[in-house]
Amino acid sequence: LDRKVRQNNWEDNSFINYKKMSENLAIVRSRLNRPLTFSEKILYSHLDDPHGQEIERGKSYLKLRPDRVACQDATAQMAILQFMSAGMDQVANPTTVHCDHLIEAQVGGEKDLERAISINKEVYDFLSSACAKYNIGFWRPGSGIIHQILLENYAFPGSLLIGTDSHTVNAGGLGMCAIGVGGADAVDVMANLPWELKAPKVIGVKLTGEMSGWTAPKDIILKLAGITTVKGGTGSIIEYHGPGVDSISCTGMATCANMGAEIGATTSVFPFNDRMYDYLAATKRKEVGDFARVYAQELRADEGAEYDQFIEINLSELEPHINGPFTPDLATPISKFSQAVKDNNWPEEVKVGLIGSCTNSSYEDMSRAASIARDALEHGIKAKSIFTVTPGSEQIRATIERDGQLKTFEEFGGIVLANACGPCIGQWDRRDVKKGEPNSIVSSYNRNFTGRNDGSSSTHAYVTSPDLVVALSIAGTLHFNPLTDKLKDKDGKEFMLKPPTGDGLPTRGYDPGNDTYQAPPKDRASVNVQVSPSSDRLQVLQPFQPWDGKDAKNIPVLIKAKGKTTTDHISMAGPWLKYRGHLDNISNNMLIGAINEANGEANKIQNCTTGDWDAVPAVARDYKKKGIKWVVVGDWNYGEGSSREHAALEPRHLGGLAIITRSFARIHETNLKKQGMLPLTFADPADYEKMKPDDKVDIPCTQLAVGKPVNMVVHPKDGKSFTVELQHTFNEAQIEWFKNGSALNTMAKSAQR
Ligand code: MIC
Ligand code: SF4
Repeated sequence: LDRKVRQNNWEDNSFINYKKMSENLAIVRSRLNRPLTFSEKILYSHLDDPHGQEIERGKSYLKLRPDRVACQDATAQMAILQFMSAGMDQVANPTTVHCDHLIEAQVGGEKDLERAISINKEVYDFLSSACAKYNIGFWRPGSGIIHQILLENYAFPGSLLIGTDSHTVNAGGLGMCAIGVGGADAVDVMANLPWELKAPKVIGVKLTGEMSGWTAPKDIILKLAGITTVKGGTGSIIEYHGPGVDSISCTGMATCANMGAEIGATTSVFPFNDRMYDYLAATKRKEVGDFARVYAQELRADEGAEYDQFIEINLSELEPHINGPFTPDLATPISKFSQAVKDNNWPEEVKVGLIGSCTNSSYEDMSRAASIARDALEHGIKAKSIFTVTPGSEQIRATIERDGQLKTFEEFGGIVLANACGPCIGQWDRRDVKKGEPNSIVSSYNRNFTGRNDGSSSTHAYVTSPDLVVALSIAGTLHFNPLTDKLKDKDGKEFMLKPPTGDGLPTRGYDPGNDTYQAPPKDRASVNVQVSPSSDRLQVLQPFQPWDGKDAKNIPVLIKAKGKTTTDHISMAGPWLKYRGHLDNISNNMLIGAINEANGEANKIQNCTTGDWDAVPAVARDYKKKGIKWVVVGDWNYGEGSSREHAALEPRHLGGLAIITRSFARIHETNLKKQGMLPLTFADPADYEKMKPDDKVDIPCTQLAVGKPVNMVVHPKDGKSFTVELQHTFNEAQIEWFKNGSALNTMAKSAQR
């Protein structure tokens, strides 16, 4: 294990430290004296203090030393603005920034990219200069989606990565723990503080049998989402294992890991195997693969390791699935889907089919999808629906251009969009339907929350494999099942589509395409990072005020949100992505998608001081002006979805004190704590029902102590006051964040000492 092997082909000074990892593991092993699961091995081998760390799954807070940090442009702005206020001259750990979220799909790849570069110039300039200054690798717009680039270049078995995007977990396909975090967590690691994570529980998912025909790796996670629901993975790592694993390509494993975010899992891992080795070799990292083979014994679970929960999926029986609309866990096997469409009155025409995204844009995905399109073309027919393709990276785009799949998609009627997130995150200038017109779209993406793709709450979005997206786009209807139904060729003769085929890896190797990487320069001291005070896209962060030391009395419920409140409801993306570096401006989208229980409407709440009904951000600003703190009441899994810390920064900026829910999604809960907010949960979830939108509450902040409940007093508008017990997960150090006003203030304070 003494070898010096570089982590990647871009950095000369980042090496794989299997030696140190195995030493750490030996220490932990001698303490725990029990078999370890694979993800435990990865985490414990990255402990800051393997001797002293308390380790109890689901209980202890682990202090970890990740190998690297990755940020995408929409979250990097806030992360870097926070890092700048830490006053260091460079990042302490390898870090990269990726430009992928800010490119809007309009007419097609090249033109859209040009337009994005000009519209976002100020932000790209800021990121590129900040990266140069602080020694961060910068992937320019056009390079592709962060998670694809991490898999192709930086991921390696056994490593620990954090990224400011919930789908960072995608890299689990290469046998590592890759975890999505908010920007403030990333700043900790950039500033060389240990990174904290509640020791996850472990869900074992055993795969048996073998996939065939129309079933794709995506179906594993679509099925699993149906079993666990969107909150079933919260606080847990999914560990895939069993004989079925070896039949899945490395990129297919990445797809399963990617969508683990949709069930709330901290991350997902697959044991290191030959499929991963082959992928490493194909992406010019044979040495990394060889080194992993030396360390292979620690790149899988120990014999007899115990899981907290166990699920088995037989791949031989697994049907293709379609999940949605509006939530990724509404899983329906294709054989039952047509009936579900009828029963629920979902619009049956497929208006648009979209393939690509960080979930499904590998060479294999593109090849299989193209094989179906080719089959249709050979029968003289094309896509009936509008059909779009977003390649995951410049490397994928160049390779499928060289190998012909791209041309097939174009002949098929497809529009090839930029190598970027595009319609997946609402960067879509959609023109084929009017806003508000009920319609259906089918994608190979991972999320399908209301309004996410095109800003219209009437769009029914479904997620499925790229294979099914192509098949349904040919038929143009949700009633089509390619396993049983016939299509008509150009002469009206019936035929059935052949099941997809395609290479996992390109036989001629990957074509790197255009060079889109900017390495940090040698001389960084002279680089200037500018934020114009008059900018409407970037704003230097001002520290939040520390807690005033008092209990909050008689403060209003700003909104009692009913049902699903994802980060897309709390801080919408799409048109708002442009304000991700400007806290005051982006705060104008705070909770505008959340449904007010009082009237069943979005973005219409009553101001308790005036009685007027107004937009959520407007009322919050009015309270702030009047010096009134407020709380939000929310339902289950509040803050599900994105890692965007704006969903926590905005309520903090507009004067919120606490968010009180039935439960939280992991990243959002941490983001709230980091920004000095109080995430609290009902000890008895039924108490959610007792609260009314026009209640006032007392929050006894002085009661905040580790492991102790907080007793909130509720004053209904009419009726007697009552007490509700609230729980929290603050530890000692996190309580300091609240007291100091934020984690960043706490960091600044200890730097002064
Ligand atoms: C998403 O898929 O929701 C995003 C956009 O990639 C987010 C990050 C963001 O909001 O910037 C995520 O998944 O964390
Ligand atoms: Fe981009 Fe969509 Fe992936 Fe998020 S889920 S990183 S928006 S492609």
